[in-house]
Amino acid sequence: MKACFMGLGYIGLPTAIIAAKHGVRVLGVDINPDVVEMTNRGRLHIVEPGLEEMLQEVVGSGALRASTTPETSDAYFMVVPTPFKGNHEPDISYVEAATRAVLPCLKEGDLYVIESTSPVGTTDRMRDLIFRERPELEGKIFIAYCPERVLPGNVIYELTHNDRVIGGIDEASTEKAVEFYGQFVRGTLHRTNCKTAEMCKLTENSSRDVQIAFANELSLICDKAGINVWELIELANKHPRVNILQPGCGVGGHCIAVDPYFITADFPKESRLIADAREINNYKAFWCAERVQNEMLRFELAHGRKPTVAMMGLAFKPNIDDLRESPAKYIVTKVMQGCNNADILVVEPNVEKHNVFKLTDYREAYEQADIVVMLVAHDPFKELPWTDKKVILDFCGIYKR
Ligand code: SAJ
Repeated sequence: MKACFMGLGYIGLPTAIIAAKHGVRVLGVDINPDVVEMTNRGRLHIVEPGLEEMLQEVVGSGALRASTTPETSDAYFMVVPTPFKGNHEPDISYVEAATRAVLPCLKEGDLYVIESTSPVGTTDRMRDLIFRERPELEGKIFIAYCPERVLPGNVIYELTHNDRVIGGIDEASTEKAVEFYGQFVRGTLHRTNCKTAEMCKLTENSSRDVQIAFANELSLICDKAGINVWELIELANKHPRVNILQPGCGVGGHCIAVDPYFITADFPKESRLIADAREINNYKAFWCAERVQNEMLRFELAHGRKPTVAMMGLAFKPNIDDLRESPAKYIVTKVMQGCNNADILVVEPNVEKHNVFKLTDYREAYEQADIVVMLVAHDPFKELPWTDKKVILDFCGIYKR
């Protein structure tokens, strides 16, 4: 069986490699010729432990090949980005473009699957597009939606072990997709319809955003109440059925901070809690930046000089090098804009250099700083001792104080 993966990014490439490793002949398609060239050379353009060896194996054996254009296959997978536009409206133009690209290749009996996180109804819209352009295929091909849940950094394990939700436009489509994924997924394959599968992905990430918003709201309340929010959450979680997540400096990444808008854009009146959670998590980053600026002013008034400030962390979550949609990056930028020539030391141990920020070693920055701002709970920061000799703003629970 030959499978064509449209999109060789964080999800498409690992999935294509794992399918190839399990006996599927795979054509990986990407619009970026550099990605295609690197993939055919057995070189990864993404960071994912253990994946490059697997890529070299499947490219070497001929099980996987990359190209900028699709070719006739038996199954087609849309694994392209679904960003949102300025007004938080979902943008499915990449899914539509990938679908149009495979239209001429589709034949009776083929399987077409969307994996990209999409607003509810996208699979139905692509079905309508396919049958409008290829009416002879109506009822003759299988169409389904199957979202992924992998955590970057653990993709190989999760792609083969996580359960998956598979929703077809009809039962035959669901079964056809189950048959394909069953070749390499050890987790349980849960059958449903395509709209439920689309909403399931959005629900998973929106639920997490709401849970994080609850923790962030608690942190604002406790700051005003003079309560240690880390201790409070630890105690509340002693309850057998309470599991409050951790406050942070905001919510970043291109998943949790994005997917809820796919629901609020389509259900604005009904999705109030989901919309408020987004507001709270966005506001938390603004609130942190303000706290830093206030402390800098307070220091200058007390000491008659501008402080040296260490901004600890730029990544969107602990122990990764991904700065996309990072609240920490937003806070550092806002603080730097607001302060004329105070000495701001920027730290990100997971990145060698940055084209905007001059990076300082985390130990040096800590030593030199009058004010230490813990933004991202990277493991190395946990070795830096708490001291009363510095002003320490801990937004991510390094010291739990
Ligand atoms: N965060 C907190 N407090 C917490 C947990 C997370 O502030 O207690 C912040 C993180 O710092 C980060 C953001 O939230 O800025 C998102 O972090 P995350 O741990 O949710 O990581 P993601 O976005 O890489 O992965 C999520 C996962 N979804 C769920 O856990 C429901 C992952 O399984 C999905 O595959 C992924 O989104 C995705 O691609 O949708």
